Amino acid sequence: MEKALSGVKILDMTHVQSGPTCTQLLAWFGADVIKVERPGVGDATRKQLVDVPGADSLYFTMLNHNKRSVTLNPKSEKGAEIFTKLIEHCDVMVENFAPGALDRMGFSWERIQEINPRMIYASVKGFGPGAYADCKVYENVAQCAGGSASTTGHLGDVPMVTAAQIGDSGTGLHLALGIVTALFQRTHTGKGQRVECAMQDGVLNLCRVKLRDQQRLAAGPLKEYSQHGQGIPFGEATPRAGNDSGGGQPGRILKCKGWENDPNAYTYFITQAAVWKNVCDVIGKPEWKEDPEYATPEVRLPRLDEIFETVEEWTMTKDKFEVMEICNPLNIPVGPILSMKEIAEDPSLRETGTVVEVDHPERGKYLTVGNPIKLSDSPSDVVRSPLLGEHTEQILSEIGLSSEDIAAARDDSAI
Ligand code: CAO
Repeated sequence: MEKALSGVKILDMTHVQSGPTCTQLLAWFGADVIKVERPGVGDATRKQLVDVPGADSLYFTMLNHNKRSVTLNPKSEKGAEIFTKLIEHCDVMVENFAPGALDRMGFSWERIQEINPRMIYASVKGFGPGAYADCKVYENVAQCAGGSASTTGHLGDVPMVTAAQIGDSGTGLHLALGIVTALFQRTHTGKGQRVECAMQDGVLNLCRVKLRDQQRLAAGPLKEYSQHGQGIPFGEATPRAGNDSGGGQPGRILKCKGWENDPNAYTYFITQAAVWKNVCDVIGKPEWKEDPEYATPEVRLPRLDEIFETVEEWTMTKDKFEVMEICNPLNIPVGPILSMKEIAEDPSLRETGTVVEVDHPERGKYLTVGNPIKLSDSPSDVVRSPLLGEHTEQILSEIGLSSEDIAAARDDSAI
């Protein structure tokens, strides 16, 4: 079956996580992703957090499926010639080097447009134009600068970063959308364009409810925050709200049976207004249904601590899956806290291709996350990541280069 992006050729100058996430998604949709790597060295993550000596790390393999790898040093004279040919050949170039790296290689946006006016040139940087434009940025810096860390964690405790890679993978996702949008526009205009995503902007986009709350503070306390019911005054900025739900439906993480020994024996429990009566029945408080002190969302807000303590007395009598089995038929939104071990072993995630086992010649079998975006007419198969330079000969022959050029592309003596 033809894939959605069959025929689209991507010149992939990405490394580490944000850029590779983007090009991996495009590869899953069928684009031909040509990963250009430094001869003899490659993407630094190949040899970071190594678990199988001598083999590419999981860090690299899990972010670079379905791509082909070519080694090339565009800083050498011959390398620049070959790189120019690749720019002529491709539709999209993606990079996430530190600011200015591509210009220093001699391939500014202006130069790229001269070589190929149809080229879509997509970049991830830490910050957009301004005081910090020249900074190198990693995930946690972006989380801190994008408003996530100041609003994550517990009130009165230090700011907290989140395990979800919203700065890297989140920005990679944003960039992928920018690229396919530019490809669509090119079908009308025939022209390429520049696509830029700053990690700070990507994180802020994912934290927009917290900027919403910043503005709501002007109208008074944020009543759905636990701190309101606890009588703690609000300051000038959106505070950290622990595990409070981010929306208008109060929720908390509550202990379940076995919590004393199992760090993940918890459930998320939402006391959604629409099913309040069902919540009262389940937790053995039918009298709360009509009691004017508990019957409406507004009167419950200052009592959330007491309400969730009562719900927790019930959840502690059930394991997290029993809570789900009892609450789901009653439309009460709950979710078990799943460990990575449980996720890795979950048969339904294997069936949908969200968790996939891949075989690799150097490291054997490993698990990865497949494409979370499912297209009915463009299913994604996960193909192992390429070895360093595995496709140099194949790719350079395809664009008509000689064996002398291929040997030059492999030459790591100048690195
Ligand atoms: N051949 C020869 N040289 C190559 C090459 C190749 N195929 N590919 C890359 N290089 C060179 C670049 O030209 C650059 O050299 P110069 O600095 O001398 O111009 C160098 O390798 C890459 O530099 P870098 O500064 O990008 O790499 P770093 O490891 O020092 O920094 C990072 C990494 C991620 C902090 C930085 O790239 C960055 O800020 N990127 C933008 C933001 C981003 O994407 N961050 C998320 C990373 S994922 O956590």
